[in-house]
Amino acid sequence: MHYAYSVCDMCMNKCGLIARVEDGIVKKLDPNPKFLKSRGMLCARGNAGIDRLYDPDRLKHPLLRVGERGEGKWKQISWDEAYTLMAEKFDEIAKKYTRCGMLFTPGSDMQSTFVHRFAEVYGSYNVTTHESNCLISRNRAFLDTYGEVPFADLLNTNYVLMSGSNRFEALVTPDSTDLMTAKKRGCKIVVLDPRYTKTAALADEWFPIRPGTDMAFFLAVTNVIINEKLFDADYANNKLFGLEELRIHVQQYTPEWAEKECDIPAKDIIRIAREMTAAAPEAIVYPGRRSSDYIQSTQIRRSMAIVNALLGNWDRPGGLTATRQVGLSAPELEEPPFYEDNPDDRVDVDRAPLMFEEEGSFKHIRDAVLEEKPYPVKGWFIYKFNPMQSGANRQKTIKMMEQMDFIVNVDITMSDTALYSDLVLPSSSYLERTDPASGLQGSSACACVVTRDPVVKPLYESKPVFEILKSLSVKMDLGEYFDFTVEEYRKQQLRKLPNAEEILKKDGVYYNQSKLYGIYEGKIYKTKSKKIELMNTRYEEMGADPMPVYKRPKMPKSNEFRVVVGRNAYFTHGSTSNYKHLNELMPENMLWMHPKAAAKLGIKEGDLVAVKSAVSEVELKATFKFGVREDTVYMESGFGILSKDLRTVHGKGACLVELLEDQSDALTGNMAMHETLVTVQRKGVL
Ligand SMILES: Nc1nc2c(c(=O)[nH]1)N[C@H]1C(S)=C(S)[C@@H](COP(=O)(O)OP(=O)(O)OC[C@H]3O[C@@H](n4cnc5c(=O)[nH]c(N)nc54)[C@H](O)[C@@H]3O)O[C@H]1N2
Ligand SMILES: Nc1nc2c(c(=O)[nH]1)N[C@H]1C(S)=C(S)[C@@H](COP(=O)(O)OP(=O)(O)OC[C@H]3O[C@@H](n4cnc5c(=O)[nH]c(N)nc54)[C@H](O)[C@@H]3O)O[C@H]1N2
Ligand code: SF4
Ligand SMILES: [Mo]
Repeated sequence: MHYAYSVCDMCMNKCGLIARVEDGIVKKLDPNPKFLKSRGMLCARGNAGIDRLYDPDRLKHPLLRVGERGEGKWKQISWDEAYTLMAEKFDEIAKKYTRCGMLFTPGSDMQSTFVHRFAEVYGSYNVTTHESNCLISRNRAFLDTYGEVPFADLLNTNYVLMSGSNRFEALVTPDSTDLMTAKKRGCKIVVLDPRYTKTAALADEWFPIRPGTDMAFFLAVTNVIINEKLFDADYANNKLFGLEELRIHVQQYTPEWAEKECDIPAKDIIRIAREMTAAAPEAIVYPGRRSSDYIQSTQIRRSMAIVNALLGNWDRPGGLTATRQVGLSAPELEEPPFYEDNPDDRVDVDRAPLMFEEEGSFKHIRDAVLEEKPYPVKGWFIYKFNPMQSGANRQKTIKMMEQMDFIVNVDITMSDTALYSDLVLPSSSYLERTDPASGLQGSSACACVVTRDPVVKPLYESKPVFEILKSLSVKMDLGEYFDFTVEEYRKQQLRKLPNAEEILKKDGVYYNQSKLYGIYEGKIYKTKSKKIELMNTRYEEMGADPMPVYKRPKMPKSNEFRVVVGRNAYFTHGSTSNYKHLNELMPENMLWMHPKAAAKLGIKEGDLVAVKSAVSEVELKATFKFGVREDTVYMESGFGILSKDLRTVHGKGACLVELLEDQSDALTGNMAMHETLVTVQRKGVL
């Protein structure tokens, strides 16, 4: 028996772990007590990590599609055949459509950097990540207010207003544990959520806000703070830009007006504004994480950032903190080749004015592929990304895939996206591979480096994506650009950190005791005005609102509901519902309804219902066991799976993204997944 350090990959948090290995088999995963970011915790999914390794439904060999797309008929081929085929097809696509005719989608992973590397070496700048289905509008909003994306110092704060986030179920480390610790210390927690989540249940106050109206609430809070002069005037003079303009702007947004919009009493809005400012600067409007929700998401999150600015909590204990220095170095790699015949821009260019260039937008890329505008994209390299379960409007994703000449998918199971691919390659899991180093830069818990070495040997014929891309580059005469090993790459990353390799071996984590607060003391903010921007003139110049302007979202009619997205603590998106230790916690998803709304429709607990949106229809059972507003419905993600090879979960529940319309945030192209209105009908009722 021996113990080995690693880092969990059951979600993006990278919690430190220690694996117990007996006779070459991983028997148990435990938290690494020296790993502060997760505060010595490994969650339910982290504990079930063994399922990812020993899942009976794991992909075992390279598979080539022999039936129709999605039919699930495959032929096992050798790795060499797979590389030869990929090289041929990638060359063919380059010749026919230019190299930008290939799309690359690296998922959230420490090896994704190699997919980015391969894309630049091959010559395509059409790369998009999961982030445009996740948090880019939040990032944009805070970046364009503070000059960077902050972390929340929940451990040391005294007041948290959490809106559009669910930290006790959607686990983010250290925030989830820190919020609990702060609560025990007496920190007040106020939650705005149309659902009665676990976070709402543990909060001091819960307001079932009308979904889509958060901006009204925050503009009214701003109105109270400014009109009652509840902010620190010296701080505002020195650090904030556009206060007078903001004062004039928010006069229209009174608490009484906001009450009608967001369904939260004016007296509570006023009280919360007073309480928060009294607790400031140890008070936080939690910035949230996933903001793939509304057409206005960037501006909604800007209104949250602005309240934080007025609380004066930036770069201070118990407030929003800046990115800490970790000290990893970028490896020196061969300059990639330049391809003259490539188009000038990405295929999703000009579809959203404030898109992040490195990430683009999945929603817009998919539209561009379907329209073949401004040029055709016919090849797709997918790594650890499952838009058939995570991209709104599944039928559009199917059409996109049907329109492609060649799709390679590196996954660990036959996901629904793999099912529609041409060549499916078995990936090794996080417990089987050597990974590059990764820096974790936020919060009081960490400025640290983690990495992975194999805990056990790769099972079956699985391979890490690095090895796949390296072998492919050799086949394509691009081998010189991948002329390194992961170990060498990592050595270069760690070159400026004294004894990092030894410390990582000894402790499973390397800390850099860098500054946590006051990083900006005496320094200039990275914004245009060099201050925290209540008003953003860059937005104004490009025709966007320089300060958030409330626009009422499309509201459900009396027979309609808004469907919202969220999580529970034991699944990760669409990628864990097939694992037996987790699936037994929830074998199928159900439609959360308010009992009054259900009664009006004659629906009883457990009845099968048809849920219909503008783009599709699904069927699942209804439940009233959980709290949700009367005008809102909810269902978990990760069900209604098409792939018969995911045997535990196949045939259970319904697929959320089948139902969701693919709207997007106007500024960033972030998918907007809460803009869908649905009708619900008991099955068998006309
Ligand atoms: N319905 C719905 N859609 C959503 C969300 C939601 O909550 N519900 N959330 C949104 C958010 S916030 C995000 S971040 C995105 C996430 O969306 P995705 O990035 O698509 O994430 P996952 O669903 O986790 O899918 C990742 C894929 O990686 C595979 N995988 C797991 N481990 C490995 C491995 O070691 N190697 C390889 N090669 N593959 C592996 C899984 O089998 C799965 O197919 O989804 C967004 N879309
Ligand atoms: N267990 C678990 N933990 C995870 C993940 C996971 O899949 N499983 N995924 C990780 C990832 S990638 C991410 S991005 C984060 C996401 O974590 P969060 O940013 O916390 O996002 P969600 O869990 O989607 O929570 C959004 C909440 O907003 C509520 N809501 C919906 N509409 C509105 C509205 O209009 N106003 C307000 N105020 N609330 C609204 C929803 O009901 C939901 O509870 O979680 C991370 N942690
Ligand atoms: S939060 Fe849970 S699933 Fe995510 S990395 Fe940490 S232990 Fe793993
Ligand atoms: Mo996410």
